[in-house]
Amino acid sequence: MSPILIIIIIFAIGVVVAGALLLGRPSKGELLEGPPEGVLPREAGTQALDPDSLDGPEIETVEPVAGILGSSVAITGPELTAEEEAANIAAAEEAEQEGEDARLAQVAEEAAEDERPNFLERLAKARSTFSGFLGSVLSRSQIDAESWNELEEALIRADVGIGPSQKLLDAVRVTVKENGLTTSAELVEAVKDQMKADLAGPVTLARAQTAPTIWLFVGVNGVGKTTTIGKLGKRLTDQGDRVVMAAGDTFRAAAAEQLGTWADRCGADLVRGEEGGDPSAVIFDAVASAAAKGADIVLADTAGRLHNKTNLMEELSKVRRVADKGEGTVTEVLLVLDATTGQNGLQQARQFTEATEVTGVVLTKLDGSAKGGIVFAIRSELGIPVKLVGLGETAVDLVDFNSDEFVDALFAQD
Ligand SMILES: Nc1nc2c(ncn2[C@@H]2O[C@H](COP(=O)(O)OP(=O)(O)OP(=O)(O)O)[C@@H](O)[C@H]2O)c(=O)[nH]1
Ligand SMILES: [Mg+2]
Repeated sequence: MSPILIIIIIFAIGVVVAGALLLGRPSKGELLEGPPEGVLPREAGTQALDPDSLDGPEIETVEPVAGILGSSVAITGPELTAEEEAANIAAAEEAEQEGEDARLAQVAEEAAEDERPNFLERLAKARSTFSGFLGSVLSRSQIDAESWNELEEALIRADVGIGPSQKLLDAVRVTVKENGLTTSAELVEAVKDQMKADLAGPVTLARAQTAPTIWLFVGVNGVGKTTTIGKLGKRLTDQGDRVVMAAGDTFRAAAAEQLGTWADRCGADLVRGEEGGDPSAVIFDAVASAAAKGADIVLADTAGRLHNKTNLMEELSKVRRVADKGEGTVTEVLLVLDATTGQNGLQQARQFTEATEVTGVVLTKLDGSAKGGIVFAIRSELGIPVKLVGLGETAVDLVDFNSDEFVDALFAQD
């Protein structure tokens, strides 16, 4: 055999062996088979064990956990008496309140480093809804049909509402025509001016001729009633008013605790009643106590839900009537609305207005809302002025509503 032939044969054998090895290897992404279950890697220097000589792992049957694996599985324990159960609930609520207090203390600490909030800084979310559309409107130098469409879409997206948006743009059309406006920049200025004019109005909270003045806070649960009372109480006591807080939310004990924390923080007095008690009675007592002490203002909290089957709206109109019966006068019924709920807030406003003659709106959580336009919808549809705005969770995060600042902030381009 010639040496060349021998080299060719060796090379061919090499290729065949390499190919076989490659085929046996798992390709990328292929799952490698792990060791058989229960077999642990052997420690260096130890003898391999015969798998047949090993006992199988002890399997303990664990009952499924309720709520994770199925609602039919119940975790049973000793039966609790009603008192024990109430004590457990109270302890849990107290712990929850302590957690919430600690969280708020931290938020307050962080906020203390900031300046007092303003619309421009806190309306970032609402502004972002507008800015894209505005950029597009402004990118065309002249006003055309598309400019109007885009403006309308921007307003509706920001929850101004269809009716109010059309009303607003109709008024702007008149201005554009009368003043011969032609550029997009002029159009946007005209929209801003119209909005400012429509939203303008006094935001001062009315006081009674003879003390005590009563301001009642109403709204569905979780909107920020108690927090608003806390913030406002701080503002009032800082300016020298004597404040009594009335824990008219008797739905849960923690509600009075929460108000009590705010009262302590700002040096206000707290009047509270029994959990599940009559809210009207608590507020009546608070007014009597304020009158006896010569306090200036009663800030009355109410529940967003009730223990009994009574209709919330009926209950609130009773609260209002009873509050007025004593020595004080109700001069403001402030409907607290969560700005993040958008048009739903308008629906709530309608219901509450029917029950209690709402005198103003406190719009909370505007800091986290992309729906700043709801301010406009409320004013335009219900004629109720937004008087206060919540821009965060701490005592300084409550500002008087200022239509010029609000509209400028909403339209500001970053
Ligand atoms: N970001 C932000 N959070 C707020 C604002 N106002 C209130 N909150 C938060 O909203 C949550 C609910 O506030 P509460 O004051 O307890 O609401 P409430 O209306 O009294 O609720 P109920 O007592 O259950 O009816 C709390 O965590 C507050 O800190 C605000 O303006 N901005
Ligand atoms: Mg509350």
